Amino acid sequence: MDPEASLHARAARLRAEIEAHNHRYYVLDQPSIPDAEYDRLMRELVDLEREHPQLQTADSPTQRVGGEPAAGFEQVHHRVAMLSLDNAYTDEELIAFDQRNRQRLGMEGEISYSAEPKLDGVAISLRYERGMLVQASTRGDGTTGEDVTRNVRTIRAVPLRLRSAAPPVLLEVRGEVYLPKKGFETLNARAVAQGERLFANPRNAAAGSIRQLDPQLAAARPLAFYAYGFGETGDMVMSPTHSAGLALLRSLGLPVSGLCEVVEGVDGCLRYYARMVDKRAGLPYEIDGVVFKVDDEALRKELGAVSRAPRWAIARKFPAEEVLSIVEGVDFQVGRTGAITPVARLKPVFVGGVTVSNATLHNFDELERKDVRPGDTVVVRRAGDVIPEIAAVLLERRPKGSRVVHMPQQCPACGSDVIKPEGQAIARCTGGLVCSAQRRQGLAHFASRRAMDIDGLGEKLIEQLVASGLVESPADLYRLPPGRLLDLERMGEKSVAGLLAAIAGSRQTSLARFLFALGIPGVGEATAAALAAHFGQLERLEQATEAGLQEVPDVGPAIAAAVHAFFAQEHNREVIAELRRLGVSWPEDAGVRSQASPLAGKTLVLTGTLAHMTREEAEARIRELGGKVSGSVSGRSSYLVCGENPGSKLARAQALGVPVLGEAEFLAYLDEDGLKT
Ligand code: 5U1
Repeated sequence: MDPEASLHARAARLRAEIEAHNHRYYVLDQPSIPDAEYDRLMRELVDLEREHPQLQTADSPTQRVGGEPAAGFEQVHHRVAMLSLDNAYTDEELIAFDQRNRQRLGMEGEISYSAEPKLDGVAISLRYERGMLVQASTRGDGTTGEDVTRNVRTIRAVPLRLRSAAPPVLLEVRGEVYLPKKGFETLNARAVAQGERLFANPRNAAAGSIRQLDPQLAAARPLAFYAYGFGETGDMVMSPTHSAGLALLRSLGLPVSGLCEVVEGVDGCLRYYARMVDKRAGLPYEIDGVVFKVDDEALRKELGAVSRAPRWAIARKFPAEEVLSIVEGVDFQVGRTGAITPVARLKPVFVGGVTVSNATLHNFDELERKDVRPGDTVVVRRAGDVIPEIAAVLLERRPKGSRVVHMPQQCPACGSDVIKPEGQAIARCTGGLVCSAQRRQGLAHFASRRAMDIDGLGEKLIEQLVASGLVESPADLYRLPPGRLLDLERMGEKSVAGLLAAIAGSRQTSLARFLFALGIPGVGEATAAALAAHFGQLERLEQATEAGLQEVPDVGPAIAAAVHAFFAQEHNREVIAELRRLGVSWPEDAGVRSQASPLAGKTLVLTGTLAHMTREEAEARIRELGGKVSGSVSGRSSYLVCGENPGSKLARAQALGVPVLGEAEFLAYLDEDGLKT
């Protein structure tokens, strides 16, 4: 193909692809690619047409704003077009926008900009005649939208009558209908309860709600609204600046974001952007960037607009939180307790401000549900500090002959059997103490303060001991050749002597500590203590049946199965026997030497978002330490654990006098050092 023909073909392909996505997005409310990918396609087409104007066609998506109006709603003609915004993805693009403006205006000094959050919702025009709301419409293609008055009237944030004794004859207000984060959670929780389809994000939920044909259903969706500009205004006397216009809207009873402010020059814009990046996660609604608008109306007029967007405004977009990537493979990671986690290896992508090349698939049930396969194109999501995950698979892009990923039958590290008990999501390697992947983490746990309490044996040293081949199993710790230890980094005679003394001292322990040190899945300190107290002797525990194990307080079928499987493995029994031959011992009948975990027997309630772990992880850790987790605060609650943006549980806990733990205090409880008494 000659170069000209191939350029034409590329432009035509881009146009067709963008139109197909427009249809899915604007008409079906079912976008199949993230916004960032759509923006990328659009930019490629804009650039191509700018460089080769002969490629431009009258029906190119670059020549209009959105999609076709949907059937089912009356059409509305916008006499003042509902424009879109140009985007800046980098500081340099924002600086260039300001430079262009100053050049066009021949200005030496700084331009004042109105800076505003860019809400991730649906653009709406509200038409007020003599102060009464008479029509609400969507943007549609910018000149023709859909009449959604009945649905918008259900939004409490939208005034049905302006607050003014002498309202303007005609006022069209432009703004964004959005769904606050809390409303989105409520909506999706309701959808789960009713077995309905979940919304991918608050923006889709808002768009779906506003174009809901049944206003009763729309009314049940907790939508909100912020005003940010004007449409038709008849003979109204307009304010000389945009910021004064926003103040006027506010005075008329329209909601305007409290984050709007006037900033000076591009430096002011950059500082505002940085502040909003920090604020973003804590806001009660999603924003996908900030908007900067020349504040002076006279300057705006001078700058004018191009076909789809004004020259006087720009959206500085945040780094995308959802992007596309390709799955290069699925690996299996083995954790300390043998839990095997499938992890997707991704073609590296920049998402949520960092480069991501792996995304956890959590467990095999999740993997099966999402059916992620090597070669798949996937939506990768990383919001804030959240661990990257695969939000969706684009099935239409799945390569032919792709293969389903199954749970491995053997551990990828040691070849031992992998088991996944009926009804449980977690698959585990049964290799226990001989599995190399579990070994390092297992040794660190074995040596930890509340287990065998070997002072000075930290992760760095364990890494060296394993790498040098000195330690394979915990038993090797009790036969370390002192001479070889001197060869290790940062190990002088004094530290070697200290380490050997600590190891020797750990030989005298308790059955509870020893059981906890073994790192049996699900056996935290409290369970280890309960097992020791119940059986008194290790031999009795080793021989216990699953039914016998379930007689121990707080030991259910899952833990009983894990304990039974652990002792059923010959190699685990051998390591234990070796440890005992090397002098590890405990008073046979007493069992418990360690103090119970401070969470044992306590009931904890969680509220808000924890920065360092998911809600599920926090609950699992509490249970591991013998505590209970409850969904609501009562007089019997021991503690309320309070993360960011707590809910009403905080006020209730305070009213009932239930002690409140911040995240740091809670982590200290979970942390070994924090458990020191
Ligand atoms: N805050 C804000 N969002 N937003 C979206 N202002 C704003 N202005 C817009 C759009 C589409 O458009 C006008 C600049 C035309």
